[in-house]
Amino acid sequence: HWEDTELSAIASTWGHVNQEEIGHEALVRLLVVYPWTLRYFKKFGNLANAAAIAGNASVRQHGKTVMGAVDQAIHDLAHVDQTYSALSKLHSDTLHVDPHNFKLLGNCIEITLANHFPGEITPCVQGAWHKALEVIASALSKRYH
Ligand code: ZNH
Repeated sequence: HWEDTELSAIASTWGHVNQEEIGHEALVRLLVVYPWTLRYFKKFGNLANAAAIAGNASVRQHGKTVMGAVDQAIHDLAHVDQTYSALSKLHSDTLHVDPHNFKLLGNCIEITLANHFPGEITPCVQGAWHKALEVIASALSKRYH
C-alpha cells in the first residue's frame, strides 16, 4: 500500500534526477563497497580498483540499463512484479545473481540520491525511496526457486 505523500515524494525526486548519472554512481558504489559483486561483471574488462571501475565504459552503460528498468518500476509501483517477471527469471536462471545484491544496490541508490539532494532526502523521503527500492528488489527476486 502506498500513501499519496510517498508517491509524490518519489515522483518529485525522480522528476529532476539525472538517471544516467545516479545509476552510474550507485553501481560504482556497489562494486567498490561490496567487492564480491565484481564477479558478475568479468566481461566488463578492467575493474581493478575504484578509479578503474568509475572510468569503465561498460559499467557506465550498465548503470544506464539498470536505471531504465528502475524508471519503468517507478512509473507503476503497483505492478512491479509483472513488469519484472522476465527480468527476474533472467537474473535467476541465466545470470545467477544472488538476490541479496538487489537490496545492496538499493542502498547505494539511496546514498547516491542523498549525496546529490541533501536537503531534499529527509528521513521521510528516504523512507519512501527505501520502500520503492525494496519493492523493486522483491520483484526481481520473485522468480528465484
Ligand atoms: Zn541487473 C543485466 C536490471 C541489479 C547483475 N540488469 C540487467 C539488465 C537489466 C537489469 C534491465 C539487462 C537485461 C537484458 O539484457 O535483457 N539489475 C537490474 C535492476 C536491478 C539490477 C533493475 C536492481 C535495481 N543486476 C543487479 C545486481 C547485479 C546485477 C545487484 C549484480 C550484483 N544485471 C546483472 C548482470 C547483467 C544484468 C551481470 C548482464 C550484464 C551484461 O551482460 O551486460
